[in-house]
Amino acid sequence: MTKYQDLADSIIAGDNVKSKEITKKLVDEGVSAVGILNNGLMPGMNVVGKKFKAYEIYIPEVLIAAKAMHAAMDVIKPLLIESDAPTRGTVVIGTAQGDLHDIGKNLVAMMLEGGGFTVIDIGVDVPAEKFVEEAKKNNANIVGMSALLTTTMTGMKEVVKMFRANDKVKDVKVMVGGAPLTQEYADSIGADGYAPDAASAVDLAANLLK
Ligand code: B1M
Repeated sequence: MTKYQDLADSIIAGDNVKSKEITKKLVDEGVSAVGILNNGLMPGMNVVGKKFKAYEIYIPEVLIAAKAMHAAMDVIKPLLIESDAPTRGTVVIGTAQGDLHDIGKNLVAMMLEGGGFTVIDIGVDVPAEKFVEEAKKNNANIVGMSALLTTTMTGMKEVVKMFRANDKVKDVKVMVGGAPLTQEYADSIGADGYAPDAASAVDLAANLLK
């Protein structure tokens, strides 16, 4: 469908004015936030990833594409987070230490909020101690970690260990996600759960607290 293609193209071109404008138009036409995400924004970002991998574009272009993605996400955020339900629990979420990728983590945070959770987003490049500290401070039921690099996902093991070794947070459930992760990897580091995408992250969080 061309309207989605136009949106994907605006992400690939890194045109944050256009990505915002097209997203607004789609919302006005009644297209759902998840539809916009799955059919326009994500396919656009996937092309960016492929071009980056093939050395057809470089970091500056990827950053500009990320800015266009964030501009569009700002438009759909209110739709993703609207929820009247009382809180289902508190999730502290952040990106692993050394990792600056935040688009996926932000989406997961928005969908969790929309799914009725209270979400405390502690940002990117989060050291292990900070995950523990923030979980304690906010009385979290779940801590969520995102990693996009094979080099940073390995640090998640340390975080899980720190949670298990501390009586005050040892019962906090740890969930992980991000493109290079798998269920097997999550199991191998002792995480309580893994979700491949933002929608399944909401189901996972609900199941972890049953
Ligand atoms: Co980077 N980058 N990047 N990058 N970047 C990747 C990840 C890469 C796969 C590109 C490639 O080579 N094809 C590659 C990693 C290779 C590897 O580790 N094997 C890579 C690299 C190498 C790098 C640098 C090292 C490049 C360099 O400097 N030479 C560098 C590292 C910087 C750092 O972090 N220290 C770097 C930098 C950057 C930018 C800053 C330019 C930018 C990030 C901007 C930002 O996030 N604000 C960037 C981007 C944008 C990408 C790609 C193109 C897109 C990532 C993205 O946002 N995807 C990416 C290629 C790709 O993935 N196709 C790439 C869209 C997003 C919605 O998906 O994050 O997967 P994703 O999230 C999904 C799921 O994974 C899941 O739900 C989300 C929604 O469905 N999910 C969770 C995510 N977190 C979850 C947590 C959960 C549950 C589910 O529970 C808690």
